[in-house]
Amino acid sequence: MPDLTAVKTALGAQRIEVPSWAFGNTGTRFKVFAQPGVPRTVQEKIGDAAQVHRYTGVAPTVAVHIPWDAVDDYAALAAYAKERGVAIGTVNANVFQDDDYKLGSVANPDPAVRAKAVAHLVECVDIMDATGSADLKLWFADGTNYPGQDDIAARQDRLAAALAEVYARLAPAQRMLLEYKLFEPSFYTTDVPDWGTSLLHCQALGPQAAVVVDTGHHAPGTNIEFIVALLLRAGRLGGFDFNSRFYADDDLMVGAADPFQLFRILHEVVKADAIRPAAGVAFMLDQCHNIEPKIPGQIRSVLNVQEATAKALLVDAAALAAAQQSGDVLEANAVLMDAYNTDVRPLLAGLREDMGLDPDPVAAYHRSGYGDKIAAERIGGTQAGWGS
Ligand code: LRH
Ligand code: MN
Repeated sequence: MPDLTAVKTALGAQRIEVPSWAFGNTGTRFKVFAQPGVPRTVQEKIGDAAQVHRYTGVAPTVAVHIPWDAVDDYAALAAYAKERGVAIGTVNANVFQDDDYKLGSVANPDPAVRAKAVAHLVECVDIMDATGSADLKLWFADGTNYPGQDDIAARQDRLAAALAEVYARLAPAQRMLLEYKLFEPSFYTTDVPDWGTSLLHCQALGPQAAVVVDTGHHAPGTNIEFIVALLLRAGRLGGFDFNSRFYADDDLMVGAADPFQLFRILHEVVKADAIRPAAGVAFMLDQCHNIEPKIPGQIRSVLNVQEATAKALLVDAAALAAAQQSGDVLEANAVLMDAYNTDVRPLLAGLREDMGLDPDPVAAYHRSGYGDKIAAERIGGTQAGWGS
């Protein structure tokens, strides 16, 4: 059986990054339901993100999205975050909301549009220099809607050229994380639709490029942990955008739709000894709390990742290997299910007490009255959202 002290140490060292945009209003093409107390500024988003770290102890960084979180002084923004016990994390570029990008950004047939997109991506690296962020995360909505609309290979050439230009701008300690997505908003081809396409571009660029696995970006039935195992084996798993889905890119709370899948994914990460931050796998949440309160939703999401990680750390690796070696199919499956069926909540509650935190972060947050305070204070102004 795994050593519980080692398991708690690993859980205490895990770091989960929250996305600034989870605190803004989000929805679907049908409706965005505004909520009381939603931030109007990036500073208020950071204040809300700091609440997640305050009660979980494992979420000390906030991913930003440019221009949703654009400010005049990024060094000052980093200082603002520091004063609240967090730091600016991954910088997400946005080349999917400008009218010029209708036919694509870096893969657009028009070289002027491509140049505009590359300029934005490079600007995001400048921002990383100011905030001290290590990772530039790139997701491209680029693609086509009809066969014949554009040349698939030519778009890959344009994409590769743009990525190489941005890659050359990275400082030695900085990384480019390339996220893939099967479809939406493009509905015939997407220029980075799957892990293989992202990996090919990353390998062509160099060692500072790695793949991001957004758990909502696959075709139904995709074995995501297989992809994770492959990327870990290739040393190119840069990180996760955690969320969950029943159908498409639903961006629901991680682990809500399929906690067993999340466990299987983290089992592969644990086996590769890649839970520890030094392994270079960024654990990020990428979610939208369309109808539920956003800060408790983020806290719950961090707990869901912790619980799945704890179960994965409790897998009896020796017993599993023995059963696998001897071809004892049922025993091998049973060893894994024993860990998955273990109630790890007492273990995590104990860890929080060891960290000087309340064993029940969601309840502690509600008792703080922070939610009521911001609902009362944040009157007027324009609530944050995706602005699309
Ligand atoms: C695209 C995506 C990407 C982000 C956006 C907020 O669907 O997953 O990671 O830029 O959501
Ligand atoms: Mn994502």
